[in-house]
Amino acid sequence: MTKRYFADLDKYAESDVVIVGAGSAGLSAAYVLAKARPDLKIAIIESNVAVGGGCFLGGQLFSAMVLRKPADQFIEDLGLEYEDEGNFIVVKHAALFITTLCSKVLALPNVKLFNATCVEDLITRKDAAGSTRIAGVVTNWTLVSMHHDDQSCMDPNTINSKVIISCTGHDGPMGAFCVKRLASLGLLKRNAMGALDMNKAEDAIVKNTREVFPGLICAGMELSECDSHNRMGPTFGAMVLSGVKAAEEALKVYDVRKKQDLEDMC
Ligand code: AHZ
Repeated sequence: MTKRYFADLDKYAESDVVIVGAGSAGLSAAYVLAKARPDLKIAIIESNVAVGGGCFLGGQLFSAMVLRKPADQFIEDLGLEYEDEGNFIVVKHAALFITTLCSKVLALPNVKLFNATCVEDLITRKDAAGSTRIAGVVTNWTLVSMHHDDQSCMDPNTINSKVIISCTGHDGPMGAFCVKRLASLGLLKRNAMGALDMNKAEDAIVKNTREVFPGLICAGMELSECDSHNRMGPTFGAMVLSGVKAAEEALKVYDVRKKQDLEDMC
């Protein structure tokens, strides 16, 4: 166990893409990205022991999962059955969705999940033109991160990456991490999540999934803490489709960055 774990830490210390947060948006992004580009090394950092984020329960304490169309195509691709409810579909259990998605992601050879590990800072770097970009993440075991207030000098670990996709959910004890950190550095203006309006939020989150700061793409409900999008409520279509769009954006950013890094080296 230790040999494999530390070999993975070493291998993924230089990653192509880091995905922060293994909820519905983060795992959807990982699935699309890792399948499309088997040549990329993708690290997923999840602060919890278990993956899934707010997805496991479906909504409130009810176990089924509602997704607005056109997320039905993604569900079909996963091979899951669903009930058609007009503009929405219902998967029998949210837990079935997230465990199926997770098992497909983790079976891909170019993905490594570091769970019980949280991102506690970002790495910034200046390129040859003097512009700042996010160039990686600073990590620690979550239990260590939780004790920075009562223990001293617990140094973290680092992962360099060409692109980071942040999917840490809306604000909470751990949520919206990268947006909040960029705001505290004065690199991004934070606008808190708006009140609940499901249909508005579904469209806005998918449409605005983007690179919010050079090197950092924001997806899922974390984006609402950056753009002030409305709260979603328990419907997950936009989380899946925001993840898909984040993967597509990441590929564009990755190719540009790779070219830029090569030019900077010359
Ligand atoms: O544990 C968190 C969760 O699994 C993880 N996470 C948060 N901060 C982290 C950090 N380092 C590593 N600093 C971290 N991991 O990120 C995951 C976020 O998953 P989520 O389900 O909360 O977010 P999502 O955007 O994938 O899905 C949001 C689901 C919601 S909330 C909501 C509402 O409140 O209205 N509606 C929907 C659909």
